[in-house]
Amino acid sequence: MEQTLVIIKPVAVHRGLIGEVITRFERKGLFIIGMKMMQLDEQILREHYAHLTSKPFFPDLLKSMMATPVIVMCIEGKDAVEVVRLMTGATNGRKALPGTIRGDLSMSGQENVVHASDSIDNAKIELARFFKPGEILAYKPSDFRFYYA
Ligand code: YYY
Ligand code: MG
Repeated sequence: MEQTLVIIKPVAVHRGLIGEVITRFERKGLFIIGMKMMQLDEQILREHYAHLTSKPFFPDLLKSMMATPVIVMCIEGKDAVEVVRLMTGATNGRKALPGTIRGDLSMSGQENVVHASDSIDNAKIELARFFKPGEILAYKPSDFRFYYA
């Protein structure tokens, strides 16, 4: 089992898409084992998007990610990192395939509804960045055998 970080971005909070995003992960057979609302600040975003700080769009990205509080989720499941990235779709909403979250819900390169960790190593780093010890809660559904056979 893997764990990965999803952030429901301010655009989705603005647009009333929080439930839509959560529902997709639940229906897929992934488990939310940590979830909270938080206001991001420049310090955490400079760490989280360290690979992008020199890009011309970085100031806009900062503003966009601080526009409202976000929802951060720890999502658990078999191959969760890859499955969640597949469900998220390509970065640009106009290029993301229909059926993906971004492909179905975004027409923007920046306002693309969700963040999802891009590797197992980064998922561990990002979960430690956004969740304190004790905020991720392990549990198993009672009919777990139906999920990953
Ligand atoms: O992992 P993913 O979110 O698909 O893309 P990244 O390359 O890590 O970029 C993070 C974030 O930055 C992206 O979700 C939107 C924004 N962004 C942008 O506004 N313009 C770009 N040309 C590239 C990325
Ligand atoms: Mg990324």
